[in-house]
Amino acid sequence: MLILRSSPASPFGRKVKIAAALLGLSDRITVERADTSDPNEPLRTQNPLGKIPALILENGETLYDSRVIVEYLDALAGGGRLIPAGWSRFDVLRQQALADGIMDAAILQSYEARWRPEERRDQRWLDHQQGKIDRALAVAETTLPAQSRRFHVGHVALAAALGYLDLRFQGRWRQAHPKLVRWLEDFDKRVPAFAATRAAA
Ligand SMILES: N[C@@H](CCC(=O)N[C@@H](CS)C(=O)NCC(=O)O)C(=O)O
Repeated sequence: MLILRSSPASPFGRKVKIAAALLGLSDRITVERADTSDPNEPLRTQNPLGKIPALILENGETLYDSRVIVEYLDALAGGGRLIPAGWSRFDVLRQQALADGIMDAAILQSYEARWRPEERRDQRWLDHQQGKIDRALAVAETTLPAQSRRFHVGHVALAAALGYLDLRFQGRWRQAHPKLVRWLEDFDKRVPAFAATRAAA
């Protein structure tokens, strides 16, 4: 059995869980909750960066981060399923990088509130992160078709990113991005793992 160290609200963990489901690998993975703020968490030995997701393999080795884990799962499922070979690979990986970047920026915004007392929060820093999110969403809004024919890792990462914006930022992104809203509705309908991995607010 593979062990996935993650937490229900982690968007990167959700990306891995959805990818595993699309690859038909969910029942080979046990999810073990990790608390990234606990200094005694074994996660800090499993992944020195102390970040989730981390995947413990059957030989005891650990893989991180989510990009490496999805690549591993894709190979385990035969390869070329969520990450194509050939030139389209780079476009797909760029789409993943864009969505991962939305998650990184949104997580930094959440951590500003979680880790800093109110009087030390830095609005300029929050706005800097928001700029990344806004520009990345604008690119996704203009480049994504209303429906994707076959889902790849870029789509999975985008769904996880939008899901995290819904969870932590009251879905404010929805107002200015009608195409992305429709795209996510279609993803939700066609990928049951999206609803199955939604964290409670
Ligand atoms: N690039 C990493 C990002 C992972 C990440 O930022 N994980 C967050 C939770 S979703 C985390 O573990 N944060 C704890 C910390 O930074 O200490 C990936 O793709 O897995």
